[in-house]
Amino acid sequence: AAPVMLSRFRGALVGSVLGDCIGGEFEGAVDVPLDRVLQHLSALEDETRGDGILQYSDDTAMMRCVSDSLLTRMPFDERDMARRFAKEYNLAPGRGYGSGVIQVLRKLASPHLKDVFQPAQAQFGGRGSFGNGGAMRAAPFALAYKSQADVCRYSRLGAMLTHSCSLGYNGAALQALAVHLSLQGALALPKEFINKLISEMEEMEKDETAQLDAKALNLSDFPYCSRLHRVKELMDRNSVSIEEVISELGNGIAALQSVPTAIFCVLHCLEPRDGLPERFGGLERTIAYSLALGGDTDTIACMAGAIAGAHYGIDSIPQSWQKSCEGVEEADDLARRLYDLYCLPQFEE
Ligand code: F2R
Ligand code: MG
Ligand code: MG
Repeated sequence: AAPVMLSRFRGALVGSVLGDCIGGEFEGAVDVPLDRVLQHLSALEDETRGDGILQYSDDTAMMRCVSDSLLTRMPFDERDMARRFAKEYNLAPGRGYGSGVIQVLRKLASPHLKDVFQPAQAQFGGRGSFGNGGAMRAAPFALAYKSQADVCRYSRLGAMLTHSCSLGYNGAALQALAVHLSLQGALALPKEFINKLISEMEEMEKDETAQLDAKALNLSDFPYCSRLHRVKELMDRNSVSIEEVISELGNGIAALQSVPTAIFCVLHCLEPRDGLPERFGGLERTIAYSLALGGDTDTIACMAGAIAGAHYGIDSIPQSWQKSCEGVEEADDLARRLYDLYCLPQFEE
């Protein structure tokens, strides 16, 4: 039976934390043999290791700030969200933040700052960041708003606090949209799911700024649409090697090289796959497969975990995995509170 909505909400945020914590082991690795991934995952079942042994990184730290801000300042308060990012960074700067974004977070801490979007706009000589830091924390936007337009609008704005390049904020909107559709059960029809993502990104990438950014970076006119078309081609193939996925979609720290990849991981693992244990359910397969790609594994697994968690629900996540990861209980609590907010009549369309 399809999971109920509350289970999907909890699965989305817990899946996101799990991907971050479990994926952290291989972040930056070039080659990750599948047996090393499976060894890492079997160690999670060892009860003598202690609870919360795998720590979360910037991905979860910022996702928690987004959730807290949305819970207290709906529909969206950019100053509140910016203040939470800065405070969190100040409290725990060692969570593995990107080397560029820490300059933004330091500037956001200033009480004299008038425009909270300005520090992000000054990044990389005024071009703004195209990193995946906006996308990695985007899942809560899908849990906060019922309308697809609001999910896209506010996830882009939330990302712009640190990522002013359109590749950065459009990647965040794509990730939020994928979680939004997954919550509605859209992964039951995978082809329709990917087609919906493509048509929504076509609208977003028509924008003049997006066109100029793509040109400046020597990319095709509709960079996300073209990656999503590649996802669709790979979905149609009987067998796809890890090397092909990396060369076609990427596994890097840029949003363009990781958000479509995370979406592919979820789609590819809707069915059992060679090399992955038969006892694994879909969420376990998705996280294992994301790790085997190497590169930005914590973030790709975090984003794939959120989309897959929204599809399979909380009951699909092994207790031993949940126990091994720092911050799972807090993520579960945030998801429950976002669900309560989502059910309130004032947020009906
Ligand atoms: N930072 C990491 N991993 C590095 C190793 C961390 C290690 N574990 C440790 O503890 O030391 N992971 C985290 O960063 C990613 C999200 O990054 P975010 O928030 O997008 O940061 P930033 O700095 O804005 O962008 C990341 C890098 O991308 C390149 N870049 C971005 N825009 C650029 C532009 N316009 N021109 C040129 N380069 C650009 C830069 O190299 C940035 O530093 C996640 O993986 C998270 O897990
Ligand atoms: Mg990280
Ligand atoms: Mg990462």
